[in-house]
Amino acid sequence: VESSIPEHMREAWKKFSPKGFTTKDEFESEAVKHIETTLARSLFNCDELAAYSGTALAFRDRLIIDWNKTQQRQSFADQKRLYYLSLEFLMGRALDNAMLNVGLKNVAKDGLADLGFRIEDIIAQEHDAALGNGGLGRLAACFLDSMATLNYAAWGYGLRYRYGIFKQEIQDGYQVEIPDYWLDFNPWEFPRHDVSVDVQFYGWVNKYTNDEGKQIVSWQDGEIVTATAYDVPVPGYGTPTVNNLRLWSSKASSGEFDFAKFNSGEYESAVADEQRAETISAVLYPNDNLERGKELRLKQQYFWCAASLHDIVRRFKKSKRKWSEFSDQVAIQLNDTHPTLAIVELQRILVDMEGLGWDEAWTIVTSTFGYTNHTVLPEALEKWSVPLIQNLLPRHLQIIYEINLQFLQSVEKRFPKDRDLLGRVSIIEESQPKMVRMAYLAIIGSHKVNGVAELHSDLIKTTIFKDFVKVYGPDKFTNVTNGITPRRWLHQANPRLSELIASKIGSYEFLKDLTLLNKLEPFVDDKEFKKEWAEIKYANKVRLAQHIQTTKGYSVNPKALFDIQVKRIHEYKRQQLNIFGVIHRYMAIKSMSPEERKKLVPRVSVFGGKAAPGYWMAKTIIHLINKVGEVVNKDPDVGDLLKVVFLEDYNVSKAEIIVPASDISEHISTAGTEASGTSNMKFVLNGGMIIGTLDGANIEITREIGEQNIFLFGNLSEDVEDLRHHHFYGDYKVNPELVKVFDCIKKGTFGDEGAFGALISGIVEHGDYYLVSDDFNSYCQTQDLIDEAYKDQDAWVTKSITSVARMGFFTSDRCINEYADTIWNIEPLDVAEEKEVRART
Ligand code: GPU
Repeated sequence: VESSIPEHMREAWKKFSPKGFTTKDEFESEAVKHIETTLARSLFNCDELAAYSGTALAFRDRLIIDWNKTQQRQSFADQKRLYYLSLEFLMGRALDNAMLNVGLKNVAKDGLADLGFRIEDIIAQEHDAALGNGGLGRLAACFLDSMATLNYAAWGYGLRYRYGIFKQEIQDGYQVEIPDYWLDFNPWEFPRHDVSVDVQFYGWVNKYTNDEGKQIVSWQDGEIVTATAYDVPVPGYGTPTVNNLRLWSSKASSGEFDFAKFNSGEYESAVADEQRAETISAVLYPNDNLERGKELRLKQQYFWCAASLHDIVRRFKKSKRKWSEFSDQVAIQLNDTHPTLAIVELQRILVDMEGLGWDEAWTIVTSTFGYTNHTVLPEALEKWSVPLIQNLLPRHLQIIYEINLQFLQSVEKRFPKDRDLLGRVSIIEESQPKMVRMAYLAIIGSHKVNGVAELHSDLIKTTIFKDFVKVYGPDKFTNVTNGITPRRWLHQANPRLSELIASKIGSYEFLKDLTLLNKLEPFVDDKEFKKEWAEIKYANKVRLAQHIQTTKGYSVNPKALFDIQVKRIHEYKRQQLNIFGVIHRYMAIKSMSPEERKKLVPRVSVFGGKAAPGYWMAKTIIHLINKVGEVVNKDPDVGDLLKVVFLEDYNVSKAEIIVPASDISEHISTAGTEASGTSNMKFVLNGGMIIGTLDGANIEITREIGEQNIFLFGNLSEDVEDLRHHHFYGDYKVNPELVKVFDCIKKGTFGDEGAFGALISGIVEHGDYYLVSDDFNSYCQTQDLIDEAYKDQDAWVTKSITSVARMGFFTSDRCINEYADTIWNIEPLDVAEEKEVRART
């Protein structure tokens, strides 16, 4: 390509193409230029927001240079690429991350100081990119970070929601949702108006035989919506690789926006058409681990899958390769079942549009896709009603039926006597109305299916997908235990700890090879080191205490034990168990003599997390936590011994303050319900201890860090079924200590007792599905053990250091390498040459 451009032109481009700043002065010059020209501000009206914007634009310019080169390099290398399809990318803030990744945070810090600003204040101006609900979306963000850092040619594909996850306020103890309009100023995205795809909905299918006797299928007369690409650069750490996250935005197609209507005075209906199209990418669905079957959600899914697939196919076709080479060039990973329609869409493209035979196409499809399952909770498994799909995507429904027919025929051949099996594995559930089981379609259309922690991957094989193990054999199913990026969750969130670790093990290499943390173990008895370690934890607690002071208006004692549970509010995650434990503690304090109280370890119980707006029980839990806080925090008998804090609007940037400040964090889901959990990894990596059940990744964390370094409690996953059965059919009694807690609530101690009735009756009368009562004793006893252990600060710090030293396994780098080797079959790009060029200039 390059040789087609005349020499003198190439020279001119080379001479003037920007190199990017490296020194403080260059940074200042770039930032001031942006503030004065791009933003049209001056020294006299440059507030912190303008300073943020100028800084962000300066760093953005730097990223773009590497980003363009990366994309050229990847196109030129012509290797296989990975496409990560996710409806959620919970990226958080980008500036701090960009500064650290290009290694110029100190340069920016000094430059901003020259201009009269503190870098922390500037970083805090940025609005979180909150295009996700919780763990699933944040995992996708950690994966992008690792894929760039490890130099994989990998793209993310998602939706550009105008509204991310809502902002949470607490009013009178209740959650109130505020819309999160975040696109006012977003320097991190690039509209690509030249990259668009027309996506079709509704219409009907026309099948006919053409003049050459060939069967033609055409899907016609539908409604067209245009997908426009917005690209977000994803920088790797300490590497020239900057990958691409492509987010699609919907608008009425220019053909569709009806000028005739417009001109003939039907202004309103023309505008309504346009708005209907824009609605598709307007808002993120705020549900976590729940699917509600809304038509707009299905539209979002197809819109995003179709746009992404056409983009991928277009790129492949430029290479002029044979279709049979498609899966040598393309791997697509499905983040849960939300993108399952991509399977159907690729089959449609190959058969209807490219004219391949069914079997040839299906071989390509199934060797391209991998599917990751993130839950076994039945209410989260996606099902779409057949009539809904029939209306919205008539051709896709036909293809789904054909896939199902062929699959069932192959099953029948292999298991001729098992009629029930056919019904059980059918993609179509024979209910009223019939439903399409998306997970089954995802399994059938993929070559690998994985769970996200060992226990979870075992559970999907023995429960929800058991029949598919019978059909395909066990090798189609595998495990890739989740991980987190140590760049954001250690280096960025806890710079002092990162620096201390680097000083001990000799470099920051551990940020790229987290197993190097094991070099810390020899220092567990180093007095000076332990002192610094403890001081850093304390400083992080002081910082959180300040955050509590400014946001809540009261003070907490940073010397107290900080006990933290932050995550989406969900019954299976059992924040109710935690708050009942807090009430139990409160009652105990109230009944003690002043002497007894003196022996107690003061504790601050911190909660944070959003409830889905329609999840009434989760909102009740939030309400109870806030009401308990109101009473406990002003009770003079209690004082510093117990504080209960509900932090509003938990999100990624707040997590970066909260996670480094914990002594204990809670990962207390009913065994078998939390697929993995990833905040458990974040907390331990920051030197916190865990109280947890034998669930999700807690089990593997225990194996790595040692049983003596974690506080486990509660029933095992294998006993859950029997316990639930017993609740309904046995002589079941609620734990008496828990009954006392309920009595305390019912007395009105925390205000209107009626408000919490359902929470109590769910346990007392309706079978206690999440086994709160069964685990209550064990939970409270373990909390007492924690108090005892905390009194021996020296031993506590030893546990803390030992745990961090053994956390190497839980980096998302390890995780991405496993996906690359065992599922995607891709290799990193060699960037040594690029690094050398850069070092020379
Ligand atoms: N997860 Br399904 C979500 O955050 N949202 C969902 O809708 C579904 C799963 C989480 C799991 O609950 C959590 O255990 C896991 O660590 C995370 O996905 C990433 O795999």
